[in-house]
Amino acid sequence: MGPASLIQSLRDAQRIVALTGAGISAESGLATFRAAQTGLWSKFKPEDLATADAFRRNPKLIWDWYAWRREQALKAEPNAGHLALAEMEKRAPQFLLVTQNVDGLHSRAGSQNIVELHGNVHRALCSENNCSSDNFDVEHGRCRSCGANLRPDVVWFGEMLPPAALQTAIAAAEKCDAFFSIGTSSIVYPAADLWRRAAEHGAIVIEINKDLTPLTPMASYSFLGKAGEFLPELVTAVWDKKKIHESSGAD
Ligand code: BV8
Repeated sequence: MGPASLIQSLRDAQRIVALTGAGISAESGLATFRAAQTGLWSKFKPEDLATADAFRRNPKLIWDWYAWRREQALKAEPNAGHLALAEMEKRAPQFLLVTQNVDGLHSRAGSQNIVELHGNVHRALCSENNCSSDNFDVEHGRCRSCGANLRPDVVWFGEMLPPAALQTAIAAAEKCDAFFSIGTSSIVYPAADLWRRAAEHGAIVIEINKDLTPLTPMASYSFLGKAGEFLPELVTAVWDKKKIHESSGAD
């Protein structure tokens, strides 16, 4: 199936779901989850840090890692890929953005209908009780109400995803006409299962990623490249051309 049929399928699509991973924030200057980390964090593997066990062993180290990632995210700007998805949401009849990212860049880009499967690094929780965040000493990572350590409001390996977020993502994947998998290595579950649910219900699956992934051979379309370059072109080809087409009446 060539690009022309993809463009037509996307124009006809009533419901579109886009799953994103760290790759869509790469062009904003944020290291992807599995890329080598810079500076003082370079000696740690993210998979080893993003666990409740690591936090239990060394809450300050983990709190400081997330404070660093929060700072990086706040210094970063949404890129053309984030903006193209915010545009796609405006053009498609129904659109849901399902992100694995915790950096908050999609909402800063203007996306509204967002499900954060793995939480958000800009929110914190009391690690021992469900104390209100009004009383958090974020500077020192302490809960003033009960004295416990704060933790980032993100899903660590071995932890359950927020049930409502996961259910919303699954329901949307099972109903959509087109499912995008963008900037993700497609190896973290249950997020990496969503494309299959879409495909099993007849959706076309479009991957946009810089490297090959386990999804690549299974996708209806797979574009190897940068999301920040490819997505704006795709949105223009599908929706802007259509507008010109309708107004000129050209057949
Ligand atoms: C659960 C939040 C169970 C924190 C994250 C076998 C062994 C051990 C465990 C498991 C196993 N099988 C399944 C599991 C469970 C595990 C899992 O899937 N492990 C994997 C590694 C095998 N899953 C879990 O633990 C989940 N919970 O299953 O709980 C349970 C059930 C019931 C009751 C109790 C418990 C929880 C998963 C969530 C973990 N938290 N993050 C934080 O961010 O610090 S996951 C982490 O990986 C990030 O959130 C990230 O989003 C996610 C996926 O990574 P990617 O986003 O894909 O990033 P990555 O760097 O990998 O890839 C980036 C891609 O972008 C690359 O492919 C690159 O080519 C591309 N790219 C780069 N630049 C660009 C680009 N693409 C386009 N344009 C560019 N410019």
